[in-house]
Amino acid sequence: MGTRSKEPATGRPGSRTRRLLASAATGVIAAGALFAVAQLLSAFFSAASSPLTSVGSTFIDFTPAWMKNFAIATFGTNDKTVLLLSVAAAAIVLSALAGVAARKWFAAGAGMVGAFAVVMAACIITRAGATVPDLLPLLAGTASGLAVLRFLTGAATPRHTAPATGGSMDSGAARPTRRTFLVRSAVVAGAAVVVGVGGTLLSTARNTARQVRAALKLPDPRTPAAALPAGVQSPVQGVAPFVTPNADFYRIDTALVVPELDPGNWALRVHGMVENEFTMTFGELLAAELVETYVTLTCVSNVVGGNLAGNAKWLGYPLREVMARAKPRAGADMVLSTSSDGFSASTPLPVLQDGRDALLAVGMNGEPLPLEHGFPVRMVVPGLYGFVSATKWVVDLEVTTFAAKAGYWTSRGWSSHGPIKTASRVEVPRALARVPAGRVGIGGSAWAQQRGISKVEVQLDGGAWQAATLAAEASVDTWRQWSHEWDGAAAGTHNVRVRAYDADGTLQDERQASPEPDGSTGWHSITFTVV
Ligand SMILES: Nc1nc2c(c(=O)[nH]1)N[C@H]1C(S)=C(S)[C@@H](COP(=O)(O)O)O[C@H]1N2
Ligand SMILES: [Mo]
Repeated sequence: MGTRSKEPATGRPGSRTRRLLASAATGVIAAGALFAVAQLLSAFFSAASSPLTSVGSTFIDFTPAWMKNFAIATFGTNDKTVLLLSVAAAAIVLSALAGVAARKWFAAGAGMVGAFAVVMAACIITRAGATVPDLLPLLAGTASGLAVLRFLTGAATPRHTAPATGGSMDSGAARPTRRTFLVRSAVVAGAAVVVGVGGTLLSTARNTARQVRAALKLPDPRTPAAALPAGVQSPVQGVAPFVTPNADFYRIDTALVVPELDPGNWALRVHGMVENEFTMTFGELLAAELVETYVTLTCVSNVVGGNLAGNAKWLGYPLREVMARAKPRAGADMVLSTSSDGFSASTPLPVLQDGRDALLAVGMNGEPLPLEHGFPVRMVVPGLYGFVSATKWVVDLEVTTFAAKAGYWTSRGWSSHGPIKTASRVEVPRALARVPAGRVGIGGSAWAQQRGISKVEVQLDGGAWQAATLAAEASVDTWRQWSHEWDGAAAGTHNVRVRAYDADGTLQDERQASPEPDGSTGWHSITFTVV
């Protein structure tokens, strides 16, 4: 900002600050109008047409990996709220600057708004699946934002304040002008809120995905899941339920707004290094021979003892059948799965052909997939971390090579392959819990998908490792719970460590490693107090 020589030196104290604030508010309200109008209109276009969504998503894609890891580690699954708030804060600062500039020289402020619009347009048009008409809501929003900026700048800048009389006019003439400004701002801001909220409600009402999902009846599986054996649940109170309810299932994805795919329009394209390219509709998928199976999903970002793992009963079509139909050509070694929102995962081709229950899943615990878990179709691959296998809202399978292509996280510093490492955790007692004297129930879970868990050992206060009691095993693709009773733990602070062996007898890696690039290792240890 330059110096403002015309500023009346004898104005009331603080009036300069007040006018600065007024012009900043002008910019913020204009931005509010822009986003509100764009939001309302975007209900009629694809999700990418919402500048909020597309700018936020682009921001997520460009967030450096360390920052994203920090956000996930620090804020858990609220990471997106935090990223969104940072974007909002940046938007407020930039629009305030545009407001201040507009007051000095309207064209400068308008130019800034125009420049932001161009950046937002770039964010929109580069989103997966976006088309040129998706720019219309932004265009209309920008026009509204500029109109508001003009309208309010007129009120915030008293044009009748001639330089000659400026000093004396200020306190007297500014009063009605200020009132005009306040009234106009309140009216426009109120209208923006109404339009913005209305637009959001409209999008929700027009969300066919939610409606279709509610009405969808999934077919019965041709091959139902084997009944769970008795005793899969650890007898210790407070251990996670063996089957994770959908509502409690961890959620990790880069989607700022959950994609809303209409199954009626969904199709999976299978192409690349194959003899037989084809597309498959949702109807064809449901008519195919579906299987149902329990698989424990795990996130590579899970820290030792963390809770980014969940176990569900999945209904879906075996990916080996998809591959058999596509007939991969010699030399192919990877399948790149891509979601409607541009996420991608690199899955080794042999994993999709070796007979394991890798699925194009449509059902989760007896329901259609929840929207946030990939409705209408996602991948579930036993034995691989989600980032290289579990693509939600999947729409494209390209048979290719690791040499030619990389998945979303691989191109951001994570590994290209992601087999799940043997892990175990203490769930009860909780870390730092205070438990009553007497028998202390200790319990938790362990997993080594595709291999299975053969033994879990606990160590109490640094003593000898002892075998814990294993709960029944549902399959090698699910986690396995364990328990141990500790009699006579004296009052005071105690430590429990746990470690697991997979079915080959290989001991879980003791070395402490953080999740990046291919999964954490280390033995989980907790401290609790007997009172
Ligand atoms: N479309 C899409 N699919 C995705 C992701 C994503 O960011 N976008 N994240 C993957 C990761 S890292 C994991 S761990 C699993 C998590 O699946 P969930 O949210 O159903 O637990 O989804 C995978 N599939
Ligand atoms: Mo993940």
